[in-house]
Amino acid sequence: MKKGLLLLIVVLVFSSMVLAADTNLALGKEYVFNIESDPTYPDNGSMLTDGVRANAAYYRNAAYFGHLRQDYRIVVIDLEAVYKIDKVLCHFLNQQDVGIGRPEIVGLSLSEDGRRWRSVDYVELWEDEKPKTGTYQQTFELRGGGMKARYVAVKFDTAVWVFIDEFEVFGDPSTKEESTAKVDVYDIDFEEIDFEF
Ligand SMILES: [Ca+2]
Repeated sequence: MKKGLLLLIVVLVFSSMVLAADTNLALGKEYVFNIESDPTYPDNGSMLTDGVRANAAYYRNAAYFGHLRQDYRIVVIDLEAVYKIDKVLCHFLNQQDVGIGRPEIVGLSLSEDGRRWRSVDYVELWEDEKPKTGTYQQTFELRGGGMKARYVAVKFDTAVWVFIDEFEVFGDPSTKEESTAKVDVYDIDFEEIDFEF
């Protein structure tokens, strides 16, 4: 009986540690793009972090919003507090027959105060390792390396249509520290954010 109870406690503690390390800190958080989504396939202002993923690689799935050409896109997510960031997952659609292509390069930059930034990772996907032909969902995984951040910035290219359903920021919520930053996410200067490209 006592052994059974001890085992139960060990299992509960262990599973809570695993769950804690896997928490999406961006869920329901505010974010700002440097360029708005296209009005044909608009973002309602919360779609990037609402936890709703497209259940199919199809551009008319209601979970997708679209960005069309122009400059690189940069989006900043405000976690509202400082956490150690493990990784960021960025989910895109590739549907060549309707002119939607996954990005070729996605970069991650982190900041505690919204003013000083550090580029921490980027992923470049070559045509020969993942062709843009065909229809599929593509996730880019960027490593935060345990760096502390409140503001999470992601940059990606938009050669044609780029469709997005969700970005997720994973970290252990027990690393939470109150933020003393006074920078509103809507006042972030995109020009000051460091990236590798
Ligand atoms: Ca979503």
